[in-house]
Amino acid sequence: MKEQLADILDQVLRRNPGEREFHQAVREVFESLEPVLRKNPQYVDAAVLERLCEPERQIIFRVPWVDDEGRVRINRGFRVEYNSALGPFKGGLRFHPSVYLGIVKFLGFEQVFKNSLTGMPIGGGKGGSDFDPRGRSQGEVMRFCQSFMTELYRHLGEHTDVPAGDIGVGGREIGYLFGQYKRITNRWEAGVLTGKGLSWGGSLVRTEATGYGTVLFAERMLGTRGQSFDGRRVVVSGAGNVAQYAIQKAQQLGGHVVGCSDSTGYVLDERGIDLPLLQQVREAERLPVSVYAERRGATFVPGRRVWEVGAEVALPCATQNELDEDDAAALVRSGVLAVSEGANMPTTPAAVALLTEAGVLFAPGKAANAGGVATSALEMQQNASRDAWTFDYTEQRLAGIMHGIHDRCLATADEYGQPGSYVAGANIAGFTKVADAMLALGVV
Ligand code: NDP
Ligand code: 2IT
Repeated sequence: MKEQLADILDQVLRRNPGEREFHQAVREVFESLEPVLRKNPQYVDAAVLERLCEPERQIIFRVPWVDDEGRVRINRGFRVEYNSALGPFKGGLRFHPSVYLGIVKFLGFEQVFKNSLTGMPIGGGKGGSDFDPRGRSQGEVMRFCQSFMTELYRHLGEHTDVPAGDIGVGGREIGYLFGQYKRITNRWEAGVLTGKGLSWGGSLVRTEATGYGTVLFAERMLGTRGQSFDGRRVVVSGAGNVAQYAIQKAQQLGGHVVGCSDSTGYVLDERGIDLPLLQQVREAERLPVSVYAERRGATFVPGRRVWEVGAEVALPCATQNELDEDDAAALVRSGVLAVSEGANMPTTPAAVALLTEAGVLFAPGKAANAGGVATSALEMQQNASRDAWTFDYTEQRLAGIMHGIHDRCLATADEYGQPGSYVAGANIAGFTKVADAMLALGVV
């Protein structure tokens, strides 16, 4: 079985040259699957793995737009419709200059297993563009979003493919995208996008859901050792949507959050992060975290990673491969108890190995950050029934889903002889549900 897996991986690497992040994501899942394939040879016979590594559809398109100076600009748009065995393609859009096919495919691949773990009827997909929203005016962002949707709309639909936000795509961008979809199709089709505003079909708790879920997962994990967030020193990377609400929930649970960051460096604020100020700087004014440090009288350390300040709970909530072996070693030296991934694939494989060997509780993103997409599915459910739930009820649903994922990861890891490995549990539980559906649906 080991050789068979190695052969399939080899093929994936050869068929997708240069897509480093995609290779990393596939390799990481394959490392958990040997016992599953041994127990379930039908997956091998039906080439489930080979099919899972080939997206159902990959769309790449030109996005022309005009900047404020009247210059024509061209970006590249992507939507990878990865797997629809469990439901319509579902997953975010990322606008960041680093976006290329390998990033979108890694995110789409991860999304398939994550969405499966939520237990909701959603397949996996991801999209985005190499457009850089930083420094762009409101008008430029609107025109870009309109042009992006002018191509993408033909591939979407509430039963077909349902995007949401990710890095560089928040409520503002979802609004412009929804407006253009509505105009082109002449349909007020709420279920075609999630992360919508509350007055036009959005769900309470969706904004908070990813960060909240990451912390709820970590709290449950700490609970298995009789520990909690209460009184713990916490550091968070990033200062965007996921980071902000991870900070809020960690603080609600009694955590002392002393650090956060962005692509320019990190803030150390021993008094504890002042979230309203951080949100004023990042959301309202769209400025870097150095401005927060300045106004707050906290320390700003340019060009370095926040992990060096040490913590008992570390929450990577910025981007892929942002916590490496050296960072992990620094965290272990500082006595870290748990790492819960709010971002997608933020911890490098060597760092995961180091943390695991040191006995640190480690929650992989496809489990720990699934609260965002799970609440997107709750938004779709409310849209389908033309209903709007209360904050408390929706948060209860989110908490139930996160606890369910946590417990299923542990039970699956036990069943497959790797007790305590959330990585193995998430990969295997995520995989088997999709694989069973693919078997049932035949070779399609
Ligand atoms: P935002 O755009 O709101 O925030 C992103 C944050 O990460 C910013 O602080 C940004 O800093 C920082 N960042 C982005 N790219 C880099 C980089 N290359 N190097 C260093 N810092 C970087 O995005 P989100 O908070 O929505 O997303 C954060 C992570 O969470 C991503 O990995 C995303 O895939 C994942 N995620 C998001 C979900 C959601 O619902 N939004 C759901 C599940 C996972 P700067 O502004 O300086 O670029
Ligand atoms: O990575 C993710 O799960 C997201 N960016 C959220 C996707 C969604 O459809 O809500």
